Amino acid sequence: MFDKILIANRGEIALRIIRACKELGVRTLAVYSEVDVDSLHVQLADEAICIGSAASTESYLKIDRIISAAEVGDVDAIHPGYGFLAENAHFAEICENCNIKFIGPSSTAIRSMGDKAKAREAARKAGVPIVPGSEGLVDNEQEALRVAKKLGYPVMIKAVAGGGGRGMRAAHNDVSLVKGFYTAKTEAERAFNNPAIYMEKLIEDPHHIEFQILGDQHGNIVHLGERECSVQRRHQKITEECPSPFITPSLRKQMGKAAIRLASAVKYSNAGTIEFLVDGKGAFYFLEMNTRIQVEHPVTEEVYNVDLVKLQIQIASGSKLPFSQGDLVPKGAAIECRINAEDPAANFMPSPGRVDLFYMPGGRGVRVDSHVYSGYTIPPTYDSMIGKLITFGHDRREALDRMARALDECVVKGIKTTIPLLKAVLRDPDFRRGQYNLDFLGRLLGIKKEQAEE
Ligand code: MV4
Repeated sequence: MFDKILIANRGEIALRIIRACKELGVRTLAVYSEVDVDSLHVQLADEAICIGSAASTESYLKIDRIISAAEVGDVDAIHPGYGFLAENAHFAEICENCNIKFIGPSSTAIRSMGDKAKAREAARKAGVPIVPGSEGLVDNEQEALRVAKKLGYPVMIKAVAGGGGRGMRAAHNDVSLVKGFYTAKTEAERAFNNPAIYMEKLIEDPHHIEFQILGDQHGNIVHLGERECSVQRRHQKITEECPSPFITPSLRKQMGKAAIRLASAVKYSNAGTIEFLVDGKGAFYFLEMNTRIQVEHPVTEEVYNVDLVKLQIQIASGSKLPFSQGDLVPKGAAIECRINAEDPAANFMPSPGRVDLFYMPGGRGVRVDSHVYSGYTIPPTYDSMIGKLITFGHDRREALDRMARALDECVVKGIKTTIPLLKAVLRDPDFRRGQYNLDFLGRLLGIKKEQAEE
């Protein structure tokens, strides 16, 4: 096992990683920006090094400063968490070259999944269903029109460097296709420095289902079922659950096998997530692979009774997976609500500032993953998630009843939060019955589909 790990992140995920390290007897080195000096991750780590000013480009994204901190701190490994450098193949490669273990997949695996057109091709070759679409890139307007004619409208125009909905446009006719082609290209050029585009048939009213996978460095790969992430706003997930109320045991088995086929094809190790769209008839299509631990990993942990972050560290240090597929049996149900410092009544405007009071629920089946405490000031600089509330029960109904009860106990004073919206989701009869898909939140908020997709 490692002696010391650097945590290249902040917020709740930095705490989550520190907690796993403590239980494994591994020392921790936190890095932080000037505005994060009072953060809990700085307090709870064994050591901490300031790596720059507030802007992430001057701190949490500055590769040379993080590597310097790793060298000064003499760490064996770096855990990148999610966001920031977590899916940066260049960073993973630098770690590999500096003999610092990157706690995640190889830089090669990150790179092959980072290009969404290449990932699609890898899935196709591995026999994993993909959305009908272009063969590779779409270079110009004429080709886009040709592909659209072949697929039939509506279609999706996507950036190969995209992901998470960025650089994506729907088109319903030739006019919106040409317009969308150029806006997607410009957006992708600006956001990712890569204007390359591909196209897919648009899948209507889909479910967003993702499979958790884990691979060790000895070629063993398992899946830990799915999460349903269909309650989203502008590609920001609001709630996630495990298992999905929509997925049957036989579909789980099929999709899990497909996920493992793709992971094996790219010799994947460590934790990863394979995203699918599933249509109303249960047909599933590979979308993209996330090569990191995800925000919503706790719902899988509760239902599969595993510690994914500890497993990430153990796998990176060379351990074999402690279980095989047959050992992994889901039990009960879990749901996660993301609590954001945003005002749902003012178009989700960020609401940073001093948190005068932060009281979180407890009791049986309740888990809170948060870095916030009473008196903490949320800086305006980073994302607005201030915590995750996770509940677990014998079945979905108990998990939801527990969540409704837990949300009622929350007290956050001094800032606005999304807690009122979460309560409304939990009260919604369609949500309670498991009758929801990606359009759900738009309907709940009374906004049109086109606006929701913006
Ligand atoms: C799609 C799609 C429908 N058809 N692709 C969004 C995030 C990225 N991972 C891919 N995403 C989607 N790709 C095809 N061919 C629907 C989504 C999608 C979505 C679209 C509109 C509004 C909300 C959405 C939420 C998740 C996924």
